[in-house]
Amino acid sequence: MALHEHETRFEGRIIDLYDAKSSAELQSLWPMKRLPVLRDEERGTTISETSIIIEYLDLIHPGGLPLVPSDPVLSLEARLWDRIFDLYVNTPVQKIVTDRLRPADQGDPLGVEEARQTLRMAYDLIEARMETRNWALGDTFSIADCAAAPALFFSEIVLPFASTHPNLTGYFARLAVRASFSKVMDEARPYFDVFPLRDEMPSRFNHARQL
Ligand SMILES: N[C@@H](CCC(=O)N[C@@H](CS)C(=O)NCC(=O)O)C(=O)O
Repeated sequence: MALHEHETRFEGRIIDLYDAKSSAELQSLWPMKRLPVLRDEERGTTISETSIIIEYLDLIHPGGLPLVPSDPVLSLEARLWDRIFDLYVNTPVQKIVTDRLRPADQGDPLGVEEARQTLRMAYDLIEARMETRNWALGDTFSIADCAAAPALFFSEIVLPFASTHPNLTGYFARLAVRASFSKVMDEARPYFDVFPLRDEMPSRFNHARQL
């Protein structure tokens, strides 16, 4: 989303973690073998961790509006909400989803219930926050909204919020029609079938949105 927001020219590379060569290539760039990784051939640098990639784009390849506000205090608020969406929405979602990939007798029901509790707390926090705001910071789209969009896309599937959290639901509806999110969804759609909860994915995401 950040690349699209900045209209940065980039070449997307698909990494298949089930393919040894592809996986080794990723590991050579980032030993933690996590996606995404940004390789900047102009500068010969490799940047890992999504939040750091976004900060890097703002600094080195700025295009549109900065995703991290220049005001230092507001930038802390942006980073805090980026952390909230990553740590308290995305991380529990990953716990719930990866539990589905485990052999049936090696599941972690307690860990999954703890993850669901964390998600519920996060939903309440976001619900209160979004009562008076369009985006996580207010009127300006930021790094926090880039963290929110994919996290909420998956969290809506594992723990639906539409009937319990109207402000959160409205926020996600605004994110879902953001052009940068639509582009990312178009890029992701061919791989929807590898998602273990594919059948529970809302059908409205099955087709490209008319921009
Ligand atoms: N903290 C990392 C998390 C990255 C992450 O968990 N990526 C997932 C895909 S969304 C991944 O690489 N999963 C593969 C694996 O865990 O083996 C970030 O924000 O970039």
